[in-house]
Amino acid sequence: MHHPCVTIPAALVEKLATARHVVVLTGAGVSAESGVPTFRDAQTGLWANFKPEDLATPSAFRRDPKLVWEWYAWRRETVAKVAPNPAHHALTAMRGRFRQFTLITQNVDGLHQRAGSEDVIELHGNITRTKCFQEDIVVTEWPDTGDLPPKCPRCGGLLRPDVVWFEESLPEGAIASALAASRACDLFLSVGTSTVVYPAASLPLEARDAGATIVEINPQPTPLTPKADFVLSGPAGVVLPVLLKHVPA
Ligand code: BV8
Repeated sequence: MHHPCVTIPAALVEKLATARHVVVLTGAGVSAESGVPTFRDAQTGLWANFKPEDLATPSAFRRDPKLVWEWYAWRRETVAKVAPNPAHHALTAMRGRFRQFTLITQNVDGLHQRAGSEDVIELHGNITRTKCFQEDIVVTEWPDTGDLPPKCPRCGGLLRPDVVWFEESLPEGAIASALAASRACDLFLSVGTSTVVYPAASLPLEARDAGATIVEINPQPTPLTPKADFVLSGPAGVVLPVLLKHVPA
């Protein structure tokens, strides 16, 4: 359906027709319309009195592993119940429209993959994967002893979600490919991110320094807004399908 409030400037339509390498960076806002609370939304219910930044850290896990494990278990259950929204599907369709297309996400919900996107660069890991805190190796199954968090079947260490916490380094391969793509692209879309978390937030700046056209899709302004060439202020689930209509098939 055509959303009257979203108009794509002619200069951007022109850019979409000529772009040869498009990079998209997504944040929690792209999953908002699926019903996944964004990272900085007020935590709801049970978690109302916790700030995500205080739970998504190794020290929080060391201090209270059960609490942190249960927060992620709750988020995993939430994500399992929701479905990708038109924003995810538009990005899956967009890949085939350009000579080169790189999808980079800060999200850990796996919804891009569930919408059919391939080769997604996950900068911050994936909440559906679990790893051993001691060995830093993914664990796919473990005996249900009722322990919270469960113990590693190999070394007995605590299991944790395979996500990147604050003060933890990003997977080397992921950030390297994300930086290379950002520096090589000619069109960079920043979608649904508050652009406050580094090094992910440096990607649009790297693209801009390398001469790419920067587009921001977000209902709210962010620190990137003044540096973007085009700002489409609206929900990703509405704006991206309209944008896709302007990309030659
Ligand atoms: C690192 C996984 C090296 C876990 C996450 C001071 C200055 C600069 C940097 C730092 C600093 N102090 C510390 C740092 C480094 C730190 C950092 O950047 N901190 C910030 C808070 C200042 N970064 C790190 O620690 C990174 N590691 O630097 O390693 C190192 C090594 C050793 C010691 C030091 C450094 C690791 C960062 C990764 C952390 N893990 N997630 C989990 O999910 O539980 S980050 C977390 O925030 C999520 O991944 C999330 O994706 C990410 C960013 O948030 P957003 O995605 O942008 O979501 P947010 O809610 O913020 O915003 C949503 C947006 O959507 C809003 O703008 C809203 O308007 C918009 N929106 C809403 N609805 C819609 C919408 N948009 C479109 N459509 C809609 N419908």
